[in-house]
Amino acid sequence: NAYLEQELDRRCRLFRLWEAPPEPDRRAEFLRANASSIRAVVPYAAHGVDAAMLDALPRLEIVASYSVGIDRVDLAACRARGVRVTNTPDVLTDDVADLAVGLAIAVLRKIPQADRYVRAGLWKSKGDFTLTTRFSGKRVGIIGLGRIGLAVAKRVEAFDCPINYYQRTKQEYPNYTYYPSVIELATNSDVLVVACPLNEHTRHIVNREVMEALGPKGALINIGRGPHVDEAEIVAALVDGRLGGAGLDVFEDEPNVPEALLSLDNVVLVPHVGSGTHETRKAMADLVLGNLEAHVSGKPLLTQVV
Ligand code: 8YV
Repeated sequence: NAYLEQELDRRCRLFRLWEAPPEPDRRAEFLRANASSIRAVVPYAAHGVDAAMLDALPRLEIVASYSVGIDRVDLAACRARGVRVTNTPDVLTDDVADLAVGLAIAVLRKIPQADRYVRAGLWKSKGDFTLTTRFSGKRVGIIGLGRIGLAVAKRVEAFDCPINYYQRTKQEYPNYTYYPSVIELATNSDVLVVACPLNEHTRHIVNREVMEALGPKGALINIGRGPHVDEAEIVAALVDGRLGGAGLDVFEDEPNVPEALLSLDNVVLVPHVGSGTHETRKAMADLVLGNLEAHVSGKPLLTQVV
């Protein structure tokens, strides 16, 4: 993010800052060249900060993640070494929730496919596009009713969608129906949205059984992390028709996307763009910078995790 880079250079000269480059050889070179001077790292969602990196940076004081998800930051290792951790919650909630609804409508109404149909001249040569599926009024199941999950629920209420949810601990929401398992949630939903954090409990939380419970008319929307979904299983279920459709913003091995998905007519694929608007990325950058400046000046961090 150009704004983040520019502002980090301008406002945080005290810190030798760098992102954790994803390529192992480049990362190793960064560690060797800068180990004695790095006091802060600013990883993106795709980057990891593990115990080995922490050990290679003896002067590291803070990990200010440019993301709300910090599943690739070893929090226990940071805590054990007294390294502080911050992230960027709230400022991206609306964009990610907007994208979830946009993907659900795009999948059911086949908007990208209809666009390609017009561009290919098929409307003239073959006539009307196929009939699709209504979104309004469909039962929306949300895995994880945190900030983003609640924002999705608020949005789809405007489409008269009954809202169901699953999470590990039941909370009372007067108009939303709780299900004690993801299978039961999927069985009782038409659109299933993954909106929970990625951890040891939620890895592959959407497995073959959940996909088949959602069924041949169901649609899965993933705006969380790729590993929330068993990717091999979803490819097979979409190809076989055991799952009706999917809108995917995240994948298990980004930026690589399973080849079999690229030719399917019942999926909408976007490249991890949930928070990717000018407004949100500037707000995220300002939150990263605000945390770093608070750290340097001994003030309370703005969004502290560790
Ligand atoms: C990142 C994300 O914001 O915030 C997250 O957890 O998944 C992403 O939207 C983006 O990749 C920049 O790190």
